Amino acid sequence: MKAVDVLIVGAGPAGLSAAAVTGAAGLSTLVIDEQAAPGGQIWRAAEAVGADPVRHAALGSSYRGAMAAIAIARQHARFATESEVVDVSPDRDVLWFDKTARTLHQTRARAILVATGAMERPVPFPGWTLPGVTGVGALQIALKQGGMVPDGPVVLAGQGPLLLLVAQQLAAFGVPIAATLDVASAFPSRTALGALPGAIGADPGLVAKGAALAARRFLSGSAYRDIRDLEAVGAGRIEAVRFRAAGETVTIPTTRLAVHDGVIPNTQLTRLLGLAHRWIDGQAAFAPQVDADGLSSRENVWVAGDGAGIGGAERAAAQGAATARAICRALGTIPAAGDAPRGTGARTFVDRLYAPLPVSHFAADDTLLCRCESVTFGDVRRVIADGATGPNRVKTATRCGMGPCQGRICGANLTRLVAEETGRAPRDVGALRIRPPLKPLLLADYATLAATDSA
Ligand SMILES: Cc1cc2nc3c(=O)[nH]c(=O)nc-3n(C[C@H](O)[C@@H](O)[C@H](O)COP(=O)(O)OP(=O)(O)OC[C@H]3O[C@@H](n4cnc5c(N)ncnc54)[C@H](O)[C@@H]3O)c2cc1C
Repeated sequence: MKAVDVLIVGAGPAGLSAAAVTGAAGLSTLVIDEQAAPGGQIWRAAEAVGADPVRHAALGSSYRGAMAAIAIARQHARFATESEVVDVSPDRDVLWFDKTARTLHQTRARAILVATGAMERPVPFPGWTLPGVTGVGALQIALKQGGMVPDGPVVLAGQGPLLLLVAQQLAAFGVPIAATLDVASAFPSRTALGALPGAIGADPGLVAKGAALAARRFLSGSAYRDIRDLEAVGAGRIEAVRFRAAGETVTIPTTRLAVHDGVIPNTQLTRLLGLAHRWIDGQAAFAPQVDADGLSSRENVWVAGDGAGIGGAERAAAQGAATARAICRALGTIPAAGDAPRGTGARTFVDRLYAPLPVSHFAADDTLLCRCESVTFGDVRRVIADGATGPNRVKTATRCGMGPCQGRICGANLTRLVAEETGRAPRDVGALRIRPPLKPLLLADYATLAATDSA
């Protein structure tokens, strides 16, 4: 078995800045990421975007600092891209799969840094599994990854800063936006306004950017507010979106609907590792419990970036570097000096302004909750009424969360639905247990381990 001092999962801003610190301090550092290149979500395909004038003109402002961060990390660490971590033992033996070579590898690490970032919160509603319906983040991934532009006007629905940003990016690619369906009313809540002065004080640039993007959407002339009863309709693929606004039912023909309700920490790996988690009310999601240095409930397993609680890219980078310095000290090495981790900036305001929708805001009883196993909200409600008390009991009774995605898409919503139905707090309801492998593998892939291990 191969061995490294530090194994970092995730090559986004957090993982990159951490790799630069541990590598420069002389610790052997391996960074594993399932994407084809380092950069994470915000800097996805950075090198390719930089080399493509069209993509660079439309997306470039999000990539500030990307090339330098990637170059510095590359100097100090080894990278395994197109590679996914599929299992980790309590002794920090990490099993990872190289998707290009189709080979499985095992590496023992003295310390593991989980920097697996965020994922879009899945939003279930009638018709959400029809082809042509995606998350807003998924549309952005297509733009960043390959400059793939939707082939017709797009309807955007939901809320959040990423929705506003992607609207601007689509417009920069020349994609018409047929309508924006905002779930919020025109006026921010009092609790959101209460957090505004703090946000302006902490990050005036971010607040100004958000306000400009929101104003631009509002002035675009095709914005609906406070929408209800969202539905995608069509035979075989989406043909129209239907919803209620200002007491009227509105139908807009479209072949593309992208929906968004914020992002949540990606906790598949931290839960597979059996780390203690906490429930973050403002983000309606679990995140691993870490101390001020990023140390989790397990010895020499650390977490940084959006995977430890949503805080944005700049904070992720600062947290990655600070956590890496703590890892160096824990492994007996003296790191270069650096800044203390940043505060939460404008996050409280953002969380309150875009307070997550209740899980069944749009969903009817026959709406799918688990897409892999075709389990509906009604199926889950029935087994809860029959006595299932938690997500794992629901899983046993319905197969919800048992499909190839391992509960990645339905898990967070299942916790919230059980909480809603039983009147308990999500933190008491708990989450699905995660089983390896995190991503589907063939038995033949497992068989490659013997060869790679002895190589
Ligand atoms: C779809 C999406 C789009 C976003 N777009 C923007 C944007 O345009 N602007 C912005 O400011 N913020 C954006 N965000 C928020 C954003 O992710 C950040 O705040 C920032 O990138 C967080 O940095 P990070 O290092 O914590 O994680 P990330 O940048 O998310 O990096 C995590 C990395 O971990 C890898 N990973 C996860 N699990 C595994 C595994 N098992 N094996 C191997 N690799 C793994 C992922 O491939 C990813 O590259 C987006 C979030 C999402 C979900």
